[in-house]
Amino acid sequence: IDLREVSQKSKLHPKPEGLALQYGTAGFRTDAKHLDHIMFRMGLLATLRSKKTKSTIGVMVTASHNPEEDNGVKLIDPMGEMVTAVWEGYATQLANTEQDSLLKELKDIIEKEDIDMSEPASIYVGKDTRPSGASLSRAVLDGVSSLGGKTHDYGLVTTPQLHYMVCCCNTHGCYGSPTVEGYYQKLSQAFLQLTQNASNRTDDQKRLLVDGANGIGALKMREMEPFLRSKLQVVLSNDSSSGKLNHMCGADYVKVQQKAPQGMNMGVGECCCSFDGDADRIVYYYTDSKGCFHLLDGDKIATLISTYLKELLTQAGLNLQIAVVQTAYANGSSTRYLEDVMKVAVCCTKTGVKHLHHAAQEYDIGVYFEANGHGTVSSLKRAVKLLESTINLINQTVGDAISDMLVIETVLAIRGMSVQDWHAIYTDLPNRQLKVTVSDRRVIDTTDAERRAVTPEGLQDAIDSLVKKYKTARSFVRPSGTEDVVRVYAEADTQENADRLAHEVSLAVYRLAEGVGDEPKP
Ligand code: G16
Repeated sequence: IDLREVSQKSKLHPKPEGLALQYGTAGFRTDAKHLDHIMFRMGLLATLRSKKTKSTIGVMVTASHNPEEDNGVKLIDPMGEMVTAVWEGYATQLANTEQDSLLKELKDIIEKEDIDMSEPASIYVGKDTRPSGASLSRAVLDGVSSLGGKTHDYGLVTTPQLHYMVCCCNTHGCYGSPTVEGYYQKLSQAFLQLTQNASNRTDDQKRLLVDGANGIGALKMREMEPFLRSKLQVVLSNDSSSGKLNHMCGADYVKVQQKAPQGMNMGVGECCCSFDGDADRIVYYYTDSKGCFHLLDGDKIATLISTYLKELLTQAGLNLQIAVVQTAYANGSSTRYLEDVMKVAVCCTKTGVKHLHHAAQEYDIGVYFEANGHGTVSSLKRAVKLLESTINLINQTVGDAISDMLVIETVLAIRGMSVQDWHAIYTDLPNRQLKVTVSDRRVIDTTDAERRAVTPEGLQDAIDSLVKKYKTARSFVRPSGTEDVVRVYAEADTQENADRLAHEVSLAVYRLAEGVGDEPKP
């Protein structure tokens, strides 16, 4: 195998000695300054993956919900899915190997996977709007070309758009045409067809306030607007013309802070939604006449969509199995509602849509959403005509804010529901999420879909006895896979109790897992 060009070009993308990074929840993610060598190497790995699968592979340069200074990379497998666990392992190895053993590491992977290096390789590349994206995506292209792979650089696209392109290419157009225009056309046509029979919506009901998180989602929403022919009137804020990416806005901010983003002019009762930095998450919300803020998160979205699909199945007389996949963050009320009232199967997986996606594929129809608004519907295995347009509206490869938004608007229109009707389906248990910084977050190991901590010793016992003090309470901790923090989640009968429990659990983490800096304050 001739790796001379890799050897030469890798010198232009040297690895800082000693730096070690893990392929986390959704790829590598850290301060953009540390990522040049990672991008080059992920270009190499994507090329190997492409040769191995004889398919096009995607490389998306994004750090999604993280601050603007961070960046990262997500690898996309042939059917638009996340790369497999084994290849995540190769990614970590390749990322962390020192400069002088890079070729050896590459050869190891080639040998282990028995890759025919004479196969052609094709890589689709995209990036979000972070300033560091331009040079980092050039590093990816460099990696691909040094192994003789071909690239198509889509430039600025949302993460789900790149997943869509990869799937279109590998299904030879069956999934759609692999262009941004093809994406808009596929989704908008399905939306227009489905909503044409919906009960007459007033102009007010067609209005949707969209917070673009000052990111790529805002740019792409603006491009898509004409395709929707005023059937949805999008009022865009945080449109990336002035504000900072994800700063005081975006889906993660709204979900975690449980408040409206800055820069959005919300009227009483108006339907609003927020995307995240690469538009693969969405949450909805409104404020009532008393100024109270109401959030409709991923759990509410899963309930809305699965109720609608279940009705369609009943109408069509189809006996298909439908299930909802959640994570530990799912609000207890949503799980109870889905199981007891809706009578759908619910299963729980670890955080990260890659885990939910695979669990969802076990069912005829799998609706999966993380509470943070990341999700979609997958495995529409035995799709029938009645469901056809709904299917076209859904980006089945990955969570997609724009496609999810259109599905939600469709279901609300068809069922004649307002955002308030939707919100009233069940009442969320008050909850709180906090972050604790510790000296090494890997000391926390979890089990049972991250709902219980195995280490450090005594932590789970401490959590259990704290939870016992409150009614309908639940709490868990887990190391983040995208930020250098331990995440704490708590829910209880009142907001005061949820806040108190979250604080007490944070203190337990701080004390038992070597907290850094000041003790968490209430
Ligand atoms: C990524 C993943 C999500 C996950 C989130 C937070 O989102 O795609 O599935 O929920 O990270 O992960 P963690 O709690 O491990 O930091 P995104 O939108 O940032 O790519």
